[in-house]
Amino acid sequence: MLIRYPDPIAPSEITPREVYLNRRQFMGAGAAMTLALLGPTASAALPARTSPYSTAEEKNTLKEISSYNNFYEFGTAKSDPAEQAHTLKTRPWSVLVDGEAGKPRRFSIEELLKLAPLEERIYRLRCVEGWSMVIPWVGFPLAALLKQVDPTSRAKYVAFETLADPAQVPGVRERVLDWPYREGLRIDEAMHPLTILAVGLYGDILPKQNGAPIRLVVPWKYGFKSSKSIVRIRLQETQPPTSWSMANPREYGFYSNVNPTVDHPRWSQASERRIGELFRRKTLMFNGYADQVAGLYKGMDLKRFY
Ligand SMILES: Nc1nc2c(c(=O)[nH]1)N[C@H]1C(S)=C(S)[C@@H](COP(=O)(O)O)O[C@H]1N2
Ligand SMILES: [Mo]
Repeated sequence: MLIRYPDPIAPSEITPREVYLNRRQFMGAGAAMTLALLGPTASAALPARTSPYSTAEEKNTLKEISSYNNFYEFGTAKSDPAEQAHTLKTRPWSVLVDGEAGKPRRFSIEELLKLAPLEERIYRLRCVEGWSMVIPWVGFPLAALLKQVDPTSRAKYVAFETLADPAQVPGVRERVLDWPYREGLRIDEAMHPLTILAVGLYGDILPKQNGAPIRLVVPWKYGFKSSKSIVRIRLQETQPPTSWSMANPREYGFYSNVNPTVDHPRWSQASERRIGELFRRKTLMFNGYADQVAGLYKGMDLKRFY
């Protein structure tokens, strides 16, 4: 499933427009002065062009995105990750990519950052709990990484594992889930151009509570599929066990596609609350990405494969 990207683009589109214009305006002025005038945007750690896969919906604020989190390795309250995630050490960091691969190997975070052009992907994120946000991720297609290791013909699924070092993610001492946090995708879902590895948001590196230094984002699935702080990616022939379906197979299936017609056994999934808004809005099939992904599930009974 190869989708060609639009042609390479001019630097004027890679740099946020205002920064580019300002830069031209101040060309010739001292670099220090320019930096001072442009403020934090000028030193954005991760410049990236905005991908056409982005939604035009209003973005949630950085404050909202980085203070209302699920990251059970730091506790189960929404405020825990922002308060506790400072113990996570994001350098050095590497991700082992192995299993059904001709060229399995370990990638340092520095290599991962240079693997493919970074793009801004403004995606909706829908949590299975019934809330949603719009987040301007910075990342690159997971497919770009998987291609590097030459998946074999037996690679039917991809398994993801999060760091589980109790010194860095102390929540793994509590048995709320079976650690490490594990997730998985079918290979066609993993290779889909909407599926990204995010390394940043709002033009800067990821806050630790959002899964620094690298996390998965699968925008048409419930948020829990998007594993944070990944240390291992394994290609395999069989469907991998996943943390939430191990914890409660009746409530959380392997597919976990956002689906307003399949209720969670304990609550409806028909609507959601966008963080920052007062009234609930209707949840869209595949979180609004049906045009792009419905074809992946043709002929499947989505009430059975929830
Ligand atoms: N390792 C790990 N990844 C995780 C989780 C977690 O507890 N641990 N929570 C998931 C859930 S339930 C959601 S909704 C999203 C939230 O991502 P965000 O905090 O960046 O918005 O992360 C997902 N990834
Ligand atoms: Mo979630």
